[in-house]
Amino acid sequence: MPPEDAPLRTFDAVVVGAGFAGMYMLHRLRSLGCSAVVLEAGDGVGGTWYWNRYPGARCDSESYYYSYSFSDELQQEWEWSERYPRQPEILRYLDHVADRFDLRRDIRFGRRVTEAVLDDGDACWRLRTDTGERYSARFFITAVGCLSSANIPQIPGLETFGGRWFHTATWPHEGVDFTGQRVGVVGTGSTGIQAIPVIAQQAKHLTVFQRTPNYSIPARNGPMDPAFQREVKAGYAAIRRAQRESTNGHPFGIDPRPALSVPDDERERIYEEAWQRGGLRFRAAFADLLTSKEANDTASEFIRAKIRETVRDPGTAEKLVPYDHPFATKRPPIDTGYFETYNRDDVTLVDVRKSPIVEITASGVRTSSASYPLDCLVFATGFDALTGPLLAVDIRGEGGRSLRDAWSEGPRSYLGLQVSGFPNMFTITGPGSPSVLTNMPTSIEQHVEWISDCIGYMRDRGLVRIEATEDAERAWGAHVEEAAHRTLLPMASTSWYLGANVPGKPRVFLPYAGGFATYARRCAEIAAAGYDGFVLTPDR
Ligand code: NA7
Repeated sequence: MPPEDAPLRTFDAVVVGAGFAGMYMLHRLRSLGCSAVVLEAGDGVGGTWYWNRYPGARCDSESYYYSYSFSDELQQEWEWSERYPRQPEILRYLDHVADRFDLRRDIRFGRRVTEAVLDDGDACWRLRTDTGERYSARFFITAVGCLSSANIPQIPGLETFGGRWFHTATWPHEGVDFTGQRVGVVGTGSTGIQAIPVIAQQAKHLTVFQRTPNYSIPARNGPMDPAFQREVKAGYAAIRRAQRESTNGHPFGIDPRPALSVPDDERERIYEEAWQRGGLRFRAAFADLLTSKEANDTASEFIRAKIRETVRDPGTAEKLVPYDHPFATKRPPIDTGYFETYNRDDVTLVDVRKSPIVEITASGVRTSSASYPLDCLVFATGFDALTGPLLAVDIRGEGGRSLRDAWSEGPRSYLGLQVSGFPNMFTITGPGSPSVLTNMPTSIEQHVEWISDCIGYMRDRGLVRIEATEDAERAWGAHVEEAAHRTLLPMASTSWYLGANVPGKPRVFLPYAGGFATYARRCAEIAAAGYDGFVLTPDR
């Protein structure tokens, strides 16, 4: 059927993406009595957890709080099996949520939204999918994820490679058997650090191509203790409150002491305890690890010493020791046996900062100093974070202006929720919101609730159009920038927080670093003040 002849399906709201965000958005829209549809590219729910099926894929937040809080019945009935949930378990959880809340009947799978165009006369959006369908809705809500647009490096010769290659975020559903294979992994971010120990166990030989050595903290994963699970369930109200009142959406506080306020041996003891406990909580050991370079140096040095202690070959250990950014200024990975993996005889570490990859040939990878024959190549090279998934859709707002054009010098937004010139479009965990600096479900729930409250407010008052003002957007952008510069985060010059991992991407600090609780309070105040900084208008 020619595209123009496809029937126009009309709803109050169209949500793009059926991961954590899109599913909850649908649930909330339904409870408002809105008609809504979710358009999802995958064949199932789960978003990030639908696509990222690489070996070792696991969440770095702990299972009991990397979950929805909106339904006490749900959190009481679901049983997590491990301290950190594996990808299949999270996907089972999200499938369960989809069934439990009967979400699937309003989700259209296997449709990728290619275009969203504002019809300003009607204050509504018209969307198209790659299947040729057309949708129309007053509200266009993106739930596309922050890390969903794979970054595949443009390395000359990739098309000539005779073996198989994969990006970790588009992993074959049937899995990959590396038995007897010479495997290369490019990338040592959180993903590479999870995948490398698992692939090493199966492959005949593993070569890791590392550009930036990374700090990593042991996860200390293990089976969920039934007594702990019972304690969590009994204490969920307090746990969820702690998450909402936190800086990062985790239920633990940050130690209020500055690192240098305690004697050296006491500080070492605290780091050692945090190291033994494992996980992202390490960065909460002292109040100022992300604001004082001197404080951070003590944590960075502690981890460097651990790497040197763990890795037997001193040359390999030195290559693994991070040197160009302070701890946690790039997303800190957590691992299970990562540094230990380099003690295996069948694992080779290649420093591609020193000897860059020159090309991929039919038989493997060639760097400026050697060739590495490979049967399989895995790109754990991350994502075009935050803006990538939004700019992948041709979004056109007022006067036909494209989002790509509006964001040519980096994203602009008000609260990471709306873009001026794009009325009635809401971006769940968009750039300029805390998003990737937090436990994602916490940020997602806060955004979804704010958006649905806003839609309810508009409906109750006969308002049909909401748009962030340019002034509010400008002031928020300046605040996002200033919040980042109050921390050490911008010091990591190769960080994807800054867009630095994608060639040509504007260098703008993307997430809001002012803290989750502060941010959520600001959003609530703005709503309570009648959506200060937004213009709301009734039907013309
Ligand atoms: P990341 O954190 O962006 O890591 C990607 C890794 O790939 C990182 O080590 C990069 O080195 C490396 N990389 C990227 N491009 C290249 C090229 N061209 N050559 C060599 N090495 C390259 O992505 P992840 O998937 O690990 O993690 C993303 C998030 O997912 C994570 O933070 C969690 O929130 C879940 P670089 O550091 O840029 O030098």
